[in-house]
Amino acid sequence: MILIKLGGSIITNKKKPLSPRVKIIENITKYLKKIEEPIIIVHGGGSFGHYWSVKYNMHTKPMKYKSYGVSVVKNSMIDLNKIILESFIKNKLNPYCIPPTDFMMEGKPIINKIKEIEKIANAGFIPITFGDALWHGHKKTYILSGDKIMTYISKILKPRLTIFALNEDGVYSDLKSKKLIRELNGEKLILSKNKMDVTGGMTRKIEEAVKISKIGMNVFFVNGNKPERIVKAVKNGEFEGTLFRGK
Ligand code: IP8
Repeated sequence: MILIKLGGSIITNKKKPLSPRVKIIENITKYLKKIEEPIIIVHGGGSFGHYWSVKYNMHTKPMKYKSYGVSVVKNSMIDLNKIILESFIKNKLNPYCIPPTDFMMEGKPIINKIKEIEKIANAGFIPITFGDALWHGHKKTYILSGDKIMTYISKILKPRLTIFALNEDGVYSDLKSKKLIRELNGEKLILSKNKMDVTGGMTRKIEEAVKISKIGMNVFFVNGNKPERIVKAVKNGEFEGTLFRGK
């Protein structure tokens, strides 16, 4: 099984509130059709979820956030999810929408529910879930990052390959020269924070990728503008991006 995160930076224009990148979504979907293995998709919030989370000052820490803000963030994620689903339907893939409320409880993943996602994928559907604003219990809510969901699913289902599709070629050793790191083994990287991203942007992604690779699975960061690279990685083991080799 292949687990793929469609990052918010690739499926939306993060510089412009509520702007999906429909052509890019469409292009990725077309290439995913070439993959013959079961796939699970997670997508991020981009200029939908993050835009409203910043506006209503919501974060990953469980707190008593404004109820209206929670509702608005959730609603925007449904809007974005719908755009992804439409693209999959249009390309005759079989998306099966699974909001994270289905497999999360009190801030933790429900193992049996996640195992159910695998069964759904093995039956020929493509389960699609996403980062979201979630109920935590005791009047608290929080923002659950799609990157966290990637780690939960990886730990439980142990996919053959975990892929993060980004708006960059991968991880750069130097942001100015954009020198690509082809392979990483969990060494410490110094990264700058992104204010537009309440769940931590690239830093969070790398942290989660390191966690997943430490359990023994390969994690691949790839440019979603070049979806043929996703297919090459899956089919031929050619990694044109950054590979976190599982140990
Ligand atoms: O973009 C966060 O998901 P991420 C979703 O995967 C929201 O971190 C609601 C901001």
